[in-house]
Amino acid sequence: MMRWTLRSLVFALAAVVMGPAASAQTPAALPIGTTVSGQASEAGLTYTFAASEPGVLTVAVYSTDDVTFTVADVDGQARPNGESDRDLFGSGGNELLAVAIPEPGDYKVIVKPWGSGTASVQVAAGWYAFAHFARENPDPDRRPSMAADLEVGANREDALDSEAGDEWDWYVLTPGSAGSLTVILRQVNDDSPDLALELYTADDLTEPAVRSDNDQQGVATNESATIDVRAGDKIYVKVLGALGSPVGPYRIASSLIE
Ligand SMILES: [Ca+2]
Ligand SMILES: [Ca+2]
Ligand SMILES: [Ca+2]
Repeated sequence: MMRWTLRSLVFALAAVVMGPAASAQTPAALPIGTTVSGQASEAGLTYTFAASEPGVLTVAVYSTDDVTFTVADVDGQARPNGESDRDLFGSGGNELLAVAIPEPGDYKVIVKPWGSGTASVQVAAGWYAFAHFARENPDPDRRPSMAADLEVGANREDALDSEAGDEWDWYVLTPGSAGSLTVILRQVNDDSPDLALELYTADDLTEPAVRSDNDQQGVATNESATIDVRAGDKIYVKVLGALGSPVGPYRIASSLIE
């Protein structure tokens, strides 16, 4: 039998008061056809949207502070042309995008202050189905959650073919010991495209921890990026075109200096 002491009553009341605050951590649904207020921090104010069919998603954001936003897939990866920092009407707080959603699925809109701090924002969105923009995406490694395992020290050849929907490749490496992990890209032949290389940690798949587009040795494909790791960390690697529309082969390798 439960006895209501003052102490247990205080805890019970605290649970009631804190309950809604704790559930406020869950991202809200994107406001379709209406405007809502929110507070965006550096971690990002996230809204979710479930597309049941292909279509077009428009999002408008207003703030008195400079803000940006991203229309992303369920892993937080920006859709092509899905990043807004347009500063409409000469004000850093006015942002607007219309983004093609080619396949059904769960999407996110992530609003952030430009730089640091927080920003009070107003957010509105619109949606219409548009079957003509439907695209099957056959790319098996198009998202971090679909990343191909790459063994540390292994060396393999792969390719991008943006014309066939293969815009980028995701890999995941899990170093067995702590150290400094270096991932490199190298040209295979004259058909190898200009690439960029991004490394992400598992806790932020939106912003790369390290990015390389340095065209090492004067070769546009050749890139190198290094990150400090602990044993068992998952490091996500994105290989993408430096200029968009990449087509052609490349080689990827990695090494761990303990
Ligand atoms: Ca802005
Ligand atoms: Ca791919
Ligand atoms: Ca490059």
